[in-house]
Amino acid sequence: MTSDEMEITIVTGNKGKLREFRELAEELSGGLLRVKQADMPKEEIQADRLEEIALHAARVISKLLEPPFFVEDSGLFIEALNGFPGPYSAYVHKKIGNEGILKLMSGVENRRATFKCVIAFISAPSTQPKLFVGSVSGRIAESIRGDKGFGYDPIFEFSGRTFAELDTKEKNKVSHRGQAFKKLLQHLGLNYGGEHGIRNASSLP
Ligand code: ITT
Repeated sequence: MTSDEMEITIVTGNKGKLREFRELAEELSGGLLRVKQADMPKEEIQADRLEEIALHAARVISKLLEPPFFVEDSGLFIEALNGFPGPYSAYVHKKIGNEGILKLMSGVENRRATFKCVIAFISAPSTQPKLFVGSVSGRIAESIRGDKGFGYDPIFEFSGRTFAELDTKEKNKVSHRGQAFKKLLQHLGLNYGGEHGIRNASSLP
């Protein structure tokens, strides 16, 4: 590894998340950030806020894993359902799936929804986690569309297409995860490449 290179461990069992993080790391850091996966159980407390869940999980894991690493907690917040499934997104997806959400939303006019992602990053032993947050607003589609992505992607519509109709690169440009991860890379001084990297910052509006 050169002095510019860095390795980071992502604690997740979710293959979809991992694929997106790997592509983001490659694109934004120009290959300088290498991503390792630790698929270990994340202690998830019941809480209203993703921030609390991610902070707690990171603190527990810091006793078991060498930094730098991060955990990520994410969820889908549907306005007409008062933010449900929110922090319970993983459980709800397992239990009722996208069909179940569409049933709950049947006949509901307000279809606004937000995906949110919270990264809790620990840089060194005995340090507190630092949070990086991203969100994206869209709407719940009327039906399941697309075969890419994972989780709620086939029912989350952004600019006329569901996230499952976008390839990973397109989704990463606008997604909650893409935004949170860009903030982490900026913090690490590694956000060089890609369309939204520092090298191309002059082309941003
Ligand atoms: P880890 O805890 O192991 O990282 P998980 O799948 O349990 O994986 P979460 O506890 O953060 O992850 O739950 C988030 C759920 O929200 C996840 O199961 C997905 O169903 C959904 N979700 C989060 N981000 C998503 C995205 O970008 N696209 C589709 N669904 C997403």
